[in-house]
Amino acid sequence: MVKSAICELLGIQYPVFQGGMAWIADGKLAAAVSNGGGLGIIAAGNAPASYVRQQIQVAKSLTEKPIGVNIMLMSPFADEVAKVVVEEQVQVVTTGAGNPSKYIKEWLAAGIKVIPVVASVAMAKLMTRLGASALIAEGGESGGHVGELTTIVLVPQVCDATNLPVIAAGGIADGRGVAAAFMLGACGVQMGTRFLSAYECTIHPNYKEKILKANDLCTMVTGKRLGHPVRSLRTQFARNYSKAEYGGMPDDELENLAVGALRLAVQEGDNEKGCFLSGQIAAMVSQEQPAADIVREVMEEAEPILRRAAAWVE
Ligand code: TUI
Repeated sequence: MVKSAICELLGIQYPVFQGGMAWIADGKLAAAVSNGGGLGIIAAGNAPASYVRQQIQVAKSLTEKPIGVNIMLMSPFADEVAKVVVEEQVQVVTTGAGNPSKYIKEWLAAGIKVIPVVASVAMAKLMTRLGASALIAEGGESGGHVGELTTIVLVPQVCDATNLPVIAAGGIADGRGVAAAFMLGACGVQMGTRFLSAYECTIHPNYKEKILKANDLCTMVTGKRLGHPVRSLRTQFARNYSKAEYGGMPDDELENLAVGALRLAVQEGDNEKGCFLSGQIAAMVSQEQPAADIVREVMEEAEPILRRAAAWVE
């Protein structure tokens, strides 16, 4: 059994977080992951606070285990959601796509464990100084909003910059990825794309099918020109966006092109206009299965790999 500092800190069985995927990670998926011994995380995304409160209550009705909420800091509702997590006494808050400095004191005072996603050493140092409970170091192999650095480069540097537990994210889909993350100094992992194939993940069947059929080269990054690089499947939408981006479409038109595209992918499975966010490991997702099986399976795979690591040394 692999145990680590993050299991102790959060009172969870396995050091596996389910990423807070906007429009996707709802109370039902989060509860299934937490019931499986990992940490399920509800994504606030761009949703209003009332939606987030409702999903927290759904999760609470389905599990007694700790759950988390991910606050997407570019959301117009981030301030409101920051209050809801306190009112609803959520155990863990993760943040993404920005700097959560102004919220940290209040969350800690409410007894919430604060675990920001960082994509750089500078942000890791700042979050450590402000009292974060742990850090998620997310490399650009991940789906959605991506930073500059890859997981293999970012994780050891973040580990060197902090004494906090570090969770590795981006490009991890199985026990090999988990073992590699631990070798880099992480004490846990966060996976997003792998959980898209969970039975409890209620995305449109077209989305699941695309992930299950994906190959190694199936993702691309768009949005760099506007400063919000996003990794998604190389679909019609992504190609059109990329053409517009490099073809000189004005900024406001380009922004409009993306409006609603995540919802169209997740809820309508819209093959033309949907933006299907995915990490680079999509091709390693090969079957639908219960979320709890995913959590257990990756850790059961990691265990013998970590044991065998000692055999490299004479
Ligand atoms: O946040 C994510 N992934 C996301 S958010 C999202 S919703 C969205 N939709 C359209 C455009 C943009 C976002 C979809 N996927 N991952 C966590 C993450 N956070 N990755 C990178 C970062 C990050 C980047 C900069 C964290 C902090 C940061 O700080 C910059 C600064 O100094 O403020």
